[in-house]
Amino acid sequence: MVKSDDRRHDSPPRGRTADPGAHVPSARDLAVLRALERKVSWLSAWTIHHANHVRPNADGLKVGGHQASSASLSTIMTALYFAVLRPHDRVAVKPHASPIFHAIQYLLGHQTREKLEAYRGYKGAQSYPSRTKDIDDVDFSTGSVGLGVAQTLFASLVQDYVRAHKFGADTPDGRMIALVGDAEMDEGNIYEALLEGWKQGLRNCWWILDYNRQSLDAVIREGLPARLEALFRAFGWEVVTLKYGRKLMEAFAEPGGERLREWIDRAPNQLYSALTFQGGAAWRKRLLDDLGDQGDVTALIERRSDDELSALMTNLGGHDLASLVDTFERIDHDRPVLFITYTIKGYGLPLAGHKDNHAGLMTPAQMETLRAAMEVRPGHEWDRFEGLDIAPAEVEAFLGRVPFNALGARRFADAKLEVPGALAVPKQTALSTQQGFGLIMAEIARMGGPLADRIVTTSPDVTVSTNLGGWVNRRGLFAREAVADLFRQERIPSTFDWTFSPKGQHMELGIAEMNLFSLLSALGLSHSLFGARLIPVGTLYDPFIERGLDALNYACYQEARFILVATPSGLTLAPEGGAHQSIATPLIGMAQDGLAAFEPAYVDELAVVLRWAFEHLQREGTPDFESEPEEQNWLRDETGGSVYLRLSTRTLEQPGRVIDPALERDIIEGGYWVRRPGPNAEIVVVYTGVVAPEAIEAVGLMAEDRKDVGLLAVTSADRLNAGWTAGARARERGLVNARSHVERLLDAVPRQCGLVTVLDGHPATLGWLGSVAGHRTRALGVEHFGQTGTIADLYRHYGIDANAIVAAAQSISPGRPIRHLRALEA
Ligand SMILES: Cc1ncc(C[n+]2csc(CCOP(=O)(O)OP(=O)(O)O)c2C)c(N)n1
Ligand SMILES: [Mg+2]
Repeated sequence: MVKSDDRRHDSPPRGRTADPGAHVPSARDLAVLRALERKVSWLSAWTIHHANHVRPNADGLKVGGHQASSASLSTIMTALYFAVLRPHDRVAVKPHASPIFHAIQYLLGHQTREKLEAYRGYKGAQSYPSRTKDIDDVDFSTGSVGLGVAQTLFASLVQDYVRAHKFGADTPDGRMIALVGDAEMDEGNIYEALLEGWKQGLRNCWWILDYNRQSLDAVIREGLPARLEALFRAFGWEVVTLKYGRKLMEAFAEPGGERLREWIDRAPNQLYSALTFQGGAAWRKRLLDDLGDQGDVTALIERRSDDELSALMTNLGGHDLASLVDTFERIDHDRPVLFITYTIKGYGLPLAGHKDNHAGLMTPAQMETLRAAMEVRPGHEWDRFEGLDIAPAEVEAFLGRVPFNALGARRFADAKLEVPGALAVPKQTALSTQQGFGLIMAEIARMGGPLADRIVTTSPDVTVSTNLGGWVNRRGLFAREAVADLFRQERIPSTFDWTFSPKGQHMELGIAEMNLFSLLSALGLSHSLFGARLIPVGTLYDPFIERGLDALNYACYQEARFILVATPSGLTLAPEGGAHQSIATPLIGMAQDGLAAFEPAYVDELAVVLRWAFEHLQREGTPDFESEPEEQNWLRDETGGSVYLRLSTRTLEQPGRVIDPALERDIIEGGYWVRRPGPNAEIVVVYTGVVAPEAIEAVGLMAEDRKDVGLLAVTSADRLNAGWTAGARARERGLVNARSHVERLLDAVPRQCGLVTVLDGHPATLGWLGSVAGHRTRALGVEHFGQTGTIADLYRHYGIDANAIVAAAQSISPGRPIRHLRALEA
């Protein structure tokens, strides 16, 4: 049944529309599609079986199931990939449908037998489709449920941004499509995205819900489709429900058929699943018990064998190829569409319907039965056309015509944008790094040029409070349709011009950090998805990185490229209160793969880092998916990545110095000597970020009582640490002369000297420095939070002020008491 609510919408179709019905397959093509569906199901089931029962597995562990989970999408994905999709469409495949995806790409010639044989094994095909690790043209990685779904929505917004700015080639609009599990719909980030999509005028986005009525543990709560339908309609989506397949529809038309339909509509999910698992005889018994009338209904049931009855009752909309293709092809507008497709988890397999089937594996005996049914000879399991009732040449010819494959490579590239040799450092003598960031961005906006034109900024309702206002005033807000700033029109004085237009370069988001990271991920893949390189810069409050952390991790995993500016940070935001203080973010910055983290103290350092970031995010990883990045300066910089800047609202006196190339390099590599320790030094103070004045003051306080005190500025604990571990690994592999930046820096520190490290963040960020060359170390930082007060109050309270640094120094360095040390608070 196709229930389309097209006419119930007020808004007319917008933009370019598909040519409805133009691609409806012929009867012969449908026969080939059906054969391919069987092939895809077989290959998917066999891939998993092979990994568990055929390939030697030294660990003796089963390598995961997902046979059932993938099978529910076999028909829908066959319809999409072999008939409906066009080259510019982009798809996020539900994580556990990975074996189906790989099977399809294998048939299309994009996946190898070796990778399938090594499914879930070392460098084999991945168990969740991976953009970066799989070779078979994955558009969006999936794995953490919900994120791939939202990614399609934000990719669609980015496509509109790119089109509106006339970047890249003039190609047709692609549809951004997600294949979504029904339990996946529990993830909150999907609803955050839904709301944002509505605000931004989302289009060209399809979400296809695999309503197999099962999650991992359980059976789905009754009534979900009706709730989703109401919800999505409220946000302007068309909702299309595919509940019954053609066989069922025909049965409903038989005498007594109406009663069968009523029974199905009332059947609880648990019962339907259980009967599906039990098969034809169980269906018969139950249906006759409930509906038997010694008349039409009984006759309808009794006309069918057990197998036929089972096939009838599992003939749901999501398993009817012809009506799926027809339904997809009929969409003749670019509004977003939710398809609710009823499916069977484990369709076509003996696991079908069982509530425990999520990780269930077919037994070897069950596999033999399936093999016989599929007419696959032993030893021919991987043969692409084995057991098909259509001549290989015809299937091959069909595959050669598949529209999705028509243009070959579906990944694009775009030229790098030239980055100026230096960014001008604001002249003010006292500034915070956050103010400095705003001034530098405003200057980039004013200067203009190709780089400035490709920058796109975004923020979840903290644009002004993270100092992006100057940039936005010059470059405007983006919307496909212009919206004037009424305050401006009415001549009401306001600092900010809030005018939206298709030329705007700032995408304003509602307060949802998950959305910020999902959008940054899509913007940061624009060169690859749409052939138009963008330079995305996103701002948020540092503590709220944790709110969107999984989406940030996802963006990095997909190798999206962006700059993240997080401010204010730490307890330095003092009077704002405890709820906003961030402690763990420096450690996140260190631990997050694909993200280079910096915490500059001064604005001239920030200018250096930001300039470098513009280059770093444009560097390409190795094009060969197989090889790991080269380690050159032990930082793997040649592969590029995203950049995280942890900034602050604390105003500091600026050093007013000239940054020479050597200092610039040190800032980028992670640290520099403000004051080198003398040969007899007993103490070195190491600081990161806005506690610079406290570190400097402490060095001064100790000067009379400790010899040659050194002061080391760490601009990136992340990069110092990464260089150190990579350098050590290189030595262990025989490159005995490998030396990292931090090792070179600490060469200057005598063996007996102690280190006191300090930052407004978790002390472990710098605590490891003692291990580099074996210096005794006391790491100061913030381990507890929540107090309000002035900066001085809080630094004293949490032990990161000058006095705490001096006390730490005294406790780890022998010698006379330090005169200026006051007693610490208990
Ligand atoms: C964020 C997140 N939490 C938990 C999981 C573990 N997990 C994987 S699939 C799944 C349930 C899947 O159910 P559904 O979306 O209905 O897909 P189906 O298996 O029915 O196809 C869960 C809980 C995950 N992958 N991601
Ligand atoms: Mg499910």
